[in-house]
Amino acid sequence: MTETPLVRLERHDSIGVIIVDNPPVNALSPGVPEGIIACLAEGNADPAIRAMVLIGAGRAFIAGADIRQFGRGRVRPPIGSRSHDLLDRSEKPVVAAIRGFALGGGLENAMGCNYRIAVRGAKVGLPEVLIGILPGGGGTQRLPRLVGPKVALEMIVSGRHVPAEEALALGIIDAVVDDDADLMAEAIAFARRVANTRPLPRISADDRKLAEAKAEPGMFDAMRKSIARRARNQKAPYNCILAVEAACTLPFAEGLKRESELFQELENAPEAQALRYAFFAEREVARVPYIAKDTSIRPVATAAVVGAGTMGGGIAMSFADSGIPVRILEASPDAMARGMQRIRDNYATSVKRGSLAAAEMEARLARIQPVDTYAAIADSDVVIEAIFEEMAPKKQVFAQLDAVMKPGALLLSNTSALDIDEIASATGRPQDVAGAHFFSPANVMKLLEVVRGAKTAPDTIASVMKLGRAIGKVSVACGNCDGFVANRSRAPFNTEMSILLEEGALPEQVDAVMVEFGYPMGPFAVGDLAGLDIGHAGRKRRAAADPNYRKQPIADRLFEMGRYGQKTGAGWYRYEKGDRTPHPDPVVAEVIRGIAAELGNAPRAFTDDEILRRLLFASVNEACKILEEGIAHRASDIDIMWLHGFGFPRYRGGLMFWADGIGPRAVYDQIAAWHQRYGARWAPARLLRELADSGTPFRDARSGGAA
Ligand code: 3H9
Repeated sequence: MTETPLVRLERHDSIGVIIVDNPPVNALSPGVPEGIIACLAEGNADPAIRAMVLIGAGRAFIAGADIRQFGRGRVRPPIGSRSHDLLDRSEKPVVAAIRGFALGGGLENAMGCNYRIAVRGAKVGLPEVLIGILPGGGGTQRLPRLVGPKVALEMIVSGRHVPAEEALALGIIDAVVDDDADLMAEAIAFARRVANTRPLPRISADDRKLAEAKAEPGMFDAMRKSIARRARNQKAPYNCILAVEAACTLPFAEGLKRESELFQELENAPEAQALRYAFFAEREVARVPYIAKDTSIRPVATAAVVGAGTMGGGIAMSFADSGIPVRILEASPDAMARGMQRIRDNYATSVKRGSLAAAEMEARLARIQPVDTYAAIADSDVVIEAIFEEMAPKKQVFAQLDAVMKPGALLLSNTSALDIDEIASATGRPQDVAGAHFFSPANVMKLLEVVRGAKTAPDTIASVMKLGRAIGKVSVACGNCDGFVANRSRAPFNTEMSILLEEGALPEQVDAVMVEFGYPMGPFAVGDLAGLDIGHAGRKRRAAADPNYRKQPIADRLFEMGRYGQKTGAGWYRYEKGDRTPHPDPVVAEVIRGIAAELGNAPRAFTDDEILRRLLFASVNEACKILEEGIAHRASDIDIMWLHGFGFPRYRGGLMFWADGIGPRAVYDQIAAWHQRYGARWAPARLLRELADSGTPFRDARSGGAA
């Protein structure tokens, strides 16, 4: 059997077509750039060929460099001999024909060509920053010459994918083709039309657009300033800016050298390693070990949500936003009116901010239909129960659903902690019942925790995973236990937050450490946003269910003082009227001092490192227990939950990847020491000890062990 070459040259009369064929997305794996170079040389040497087309087989042009090769000591060809360098120097015109994606090295090769055409709906972009690097194949030098430094800066620093229609308007591509089936023929026709054009347009030789930077030299500093908050602790976005700046100040060849130096500073840095890990973990998460590839998926064309509260409304919006009509069932007309108003207000805020067109808001609202009987949702393909967190009423809802829903409908609960098996026991079809745990605000947060009960059918889980992706979520499958994976792994963090204060630390001190670590907001400031009354109600519920539930005396005291957070102008912080800026409050410091004294805790100082490790190690230990019990499938699934459910900084990879930076041995030793000092809550997980003893990284931990 002869192997299909990664790149081949086909002849269509006088046009040579270079076809990249490296499924699934034509990444530039070893052999691909070499193949392009060889075919280009062949085309240039063949007198029968007058012009060439560069195209990808399958569903993409080229999705970029092969990310799996980064950080593996790959050999980088010298500047001047890379595929885009040689495309740029081709004697005969080359037309890039783009379908699907031209990303990173894909767009860089396309910009090495003389012309670019793309199918409507295709995406182009330089998303390298999202994996902690910069476009290292001439992208930072060619894009500013093609579209001007300002647009190039925005594209390269954000890494966003630009749709073909916008790319045409920006001048990145020269023409749009309506139908993918016509791309090859259109590209060949284009190549024929330009076959005799000389001199050939070459982006590298055209500096006209760079004048923009001379007219507006402040644009680079302005960009640095605008990203200061979100790019905290990161280097890649700043190196991207430096590289575009270099394009505007250095000759092209020198700019390429500078780009290469700036690239090298990033490739193996912890930031890039973490972001690459997150990229692959996000794809791995879709593979649920017990689900066979050919499992049939139940189609979802219509949805229903039971309960028009904050969560129910947010879930309904997620469906409506993705074009799926959804009915909200709410028995109380008042609650329904409030729920629909909340949805309208949420959309109106987006319209006001400019992130949603008014007509689109109307289209989305039209997909949300309020109803007040179970009969009205009976034919929905999926129903998500989103009422308050109490077992008895939830079971009543499921008994009703069992009575009316059509056979095969997915019956899901948005519970954040309750037993899925008990909920399913209210129905005669537990195989169709699963947890679908959204995170608040449900229309914004990306995480969907998909919980399998003892009797849930694999195809139910597969269908919910797929449904989650269809509504823009990152679905993570897990098993059934109190709090499931996300909240259970987070709970010890919350307990430590409380205990740190009881030992005399201040909320502003803890928050400052976590913000410096990379969270967008400190956990106490988040508490003020969510409401201390909500936290109090949750604790009350849990205390009633669990006699060992640990009290949070400081939070309870603040609640009793009527400090509910931002909404009352005071919580963990105080707030000025109409302003959300948290101000440290001496009243809170006084409460903390009082309770610390009541508990017999003498005042002491805390280092930032102690605060950080107390919070995160507590969760790492719990995550190990969750893995050991087989509730989570792999450590990277937990990381994905922390990235998309809790705002953990992506450039740190996730909870377990971060812990690997410290090492299982050091984490174990610290936890064992705290176990001695603080007692049972720090008892090290068996798996943690095993990882420490065997030197296995956390990230390799799998369900049931360290496999
Ligand atoms: C770069 O180009 C650097 C340059 O400047 C040159 C420097 C010298 N490499 O996401 P999907 C795999 S950096 C390796 O599920 P979709 C992916 O893991 C690169 N593998 O499909 C998955 O594998 P599996 C710049 C890759 O349709 C499969 O392909 N480019 C790569 O939802 C399908 O992927 C980027 O950052 C890759 N580059 O989305 C683009 N890309 O089936 C990264 C994909 O085993 N890629 N795979 O799980 C993406 O953003 C999305 O994959 C894409 C398709 C939008 C293309």
